[in-house]
Amino acid sequence: MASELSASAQRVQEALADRGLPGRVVELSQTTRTAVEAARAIGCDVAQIVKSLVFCGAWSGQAYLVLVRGVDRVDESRLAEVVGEQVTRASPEVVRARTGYAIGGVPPVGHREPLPILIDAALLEMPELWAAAGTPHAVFRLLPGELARITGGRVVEVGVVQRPS
Ligand code: 5CA
Repeated sequence: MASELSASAQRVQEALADRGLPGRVVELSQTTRTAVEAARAIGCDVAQIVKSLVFCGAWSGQAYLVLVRGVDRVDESRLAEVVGEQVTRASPEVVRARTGYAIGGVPPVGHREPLPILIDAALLEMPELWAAAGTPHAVFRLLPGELARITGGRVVEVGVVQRPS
C-alpha cells in the first residue's frame, strides 16, 4: 500500500499519480543507491536505469537535471554547448537543496522546485526503464515515452558510455 512508503518515496508516488502514473513506486530491501546496485536489485540491465544527475551553470547558477542511462556519463563539454554555459557537477548539498532529495534517490519528477530537465536520447531507445523514487531503496518502472511526457524534458545528446574505472 502507498501509505507504507517512506515520506520521500511517497512524495514521488504522488507526483507520478498527478501525471497519470499511480501506484508505480516500489521500495526494495536491497540498496538501489547506484545504477549498478539498482539494476542488480531489480534484475534489469544497467542501461535501463535512469540516472538523474544535477549540474550547475557556472554563469547563471541555474541547476539542470540531466537524465542518462545507467551505463553512461554526461559529457560536460557537450552539456555546456547545449545549455550555453559551462557546467559543474552539483555538490551533495546543492542536489538536496534544489531537488529535495539526497544523491542516490533523486527522481526525475517531484522536485522541490521545477528545474530544467534534459533527457539523453539514448534513454528513449530502451524498451523499459527504471528510475529512482526519492530514496536509495525506492524505484519505479516506466516506458521511455512516459519519461518524456512526465518530465517535459528536452531531448539532447549528452551521454557517453562510461569507461570502466
Ligand atoms: N538510485 C539510483 C538509480 S535508480 C540513482 O540515484 N543513481 S544515480 O546515478 O542517479 O545517482 C547516483 C549518482 O550520483 C552517481 O552516479 C554519481 O554520479 C552521483 N554522485 C555520487 N556522489 C556524488 C557527489 N559527491 N557529488 C555529486 N554527484 C555525486
